[in-house]
Amino acid sequence: MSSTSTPESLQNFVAGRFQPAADGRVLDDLDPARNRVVATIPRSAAADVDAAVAAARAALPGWAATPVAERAAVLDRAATLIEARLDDLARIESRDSGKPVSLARRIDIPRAVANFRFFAGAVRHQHAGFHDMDGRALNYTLRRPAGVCALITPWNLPLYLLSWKTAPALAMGNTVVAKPSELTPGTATALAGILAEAGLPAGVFNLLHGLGPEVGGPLTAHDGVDAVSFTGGTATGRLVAQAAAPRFKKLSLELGGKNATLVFADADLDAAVDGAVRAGFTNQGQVCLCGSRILVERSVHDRFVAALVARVSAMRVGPPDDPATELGALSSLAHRDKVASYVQLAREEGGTVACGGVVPALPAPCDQGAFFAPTVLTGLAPTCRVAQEEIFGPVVSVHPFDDEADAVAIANGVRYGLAASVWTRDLSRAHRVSAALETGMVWVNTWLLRDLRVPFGGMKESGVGREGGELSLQFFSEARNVCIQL
Ligand code: TXE
Repeated sequence: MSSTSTPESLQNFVAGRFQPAADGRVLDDLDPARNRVVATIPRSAAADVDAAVAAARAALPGWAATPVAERAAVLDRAATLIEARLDDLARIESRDSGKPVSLARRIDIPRAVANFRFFAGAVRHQHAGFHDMDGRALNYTLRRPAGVCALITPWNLPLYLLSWKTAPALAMGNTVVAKPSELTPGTATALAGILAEAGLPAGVFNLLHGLGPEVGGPLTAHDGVDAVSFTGGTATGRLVAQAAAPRFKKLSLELGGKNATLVFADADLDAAVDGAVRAGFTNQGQVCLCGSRILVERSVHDRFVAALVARVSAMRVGPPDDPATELGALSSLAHRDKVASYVQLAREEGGTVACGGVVPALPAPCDQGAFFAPTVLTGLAPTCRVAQEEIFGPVVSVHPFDDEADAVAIANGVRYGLAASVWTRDLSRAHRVSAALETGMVWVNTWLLRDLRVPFGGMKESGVGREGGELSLQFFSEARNVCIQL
């Protein structure tokens, strides 16, 4: 591992001030495409959690009492400031995560802008519930902030997911302690500065860097935290749920997935191949919504696989800052090794590596990076481990099915239930299959087409609760009914 000449020293942001961990300890932040240290972050601990939660509690009454129009104006200004720093933020996101700069410019950063603008608008237009009891009494529903919110986010879509939680939390008058992934601390640090510049009062948004068990653990268990919104792996989600349970904190969990792409013989096959490639390999396959199991009706299976393999073999893996790069590095060498171990497991489970499955040779300085070739596996039973466990990398497995019932049974035969995409020209089938799938979201003849108003989240072991539009505003608030006898 090498080091740049002057790694940046990133800081926590507590009570309106950038500051190190109380005990001064730090961790390295690596660029996974070049395996070099680009920054250090505070290795925060329980004392830092106490300080951040105290700052958030102290700021809560003032921010909760700030008029909605003023809160929304801060979010709008934050959106404008993020937009103005698009290039810089995209570079930071790419450097921390290994993703192509072009992807961060096209998706991650614009989506953060959209999240702040969207929730500024949503809170301005929010209206309260009202129930008239036949003239005898009137009920109306007040929405009060949930309180101090712990927002814990992963490394795959760092600013995108942090802004998806931060914007509605602030809009509803909550204060925040955010804990980004230790692998991708850069844009969260930039966001702290941007929110301050946008006029957010000190203590309303606090940021702690560090390791999950050392910061996320004490934060989720802290008596001063009222609500926890977490996105990350299912195993971590279980720990977060356990930590939050004794105080019955409001809890939103967006966890892993093993999502199916279902391709019926009547589909537009070219469009389905395009969709399956996008669903399988966007962000190197590191999106919780990625379609890592491709189920194809047997009559078109071989034709589909041939077209898929041709497309995937031609994808360009390369340096994240090369505009021609389609797939950058994975989040870390350890994660790359985990992904590679699943390809080895696929061989042991009787599968065939139809393409990929190797570490590609890249020119220096990317020769030390966490790259992995996009991989298509065939010949695996849908019940084997490779087809059941979340790999979270550029690896898809293709499985034939015989009929609609078979397709739905295979799709539902996993412990996850996040998303699915269905490719068919038969409208009735599209409705039937969408209704039968055990997932929180279904796309028909598309994938990851997002409307920020709609419910987002999963069932089974993919999570608890839904975020999005009004549902996010509800999560980040407490409803209080007031009943007035007339
Ligand atoms: O995520 P973690 P990891 C999946 C994917 C990946 C696996 C593990 O399969 O391979 O999860 O990735 C913080 N209390 N997804 O280990 O650990 C941690 O610091 C509180 C799916 O990177 O879940 C980080 O900020 N917090 C996923 C955040 O949790 C804790 C995206 C997520 O990290 C904690 C990422 C604890 N005890 C990975 N331990 C998706 N669904 O989008 C860790 N954290």
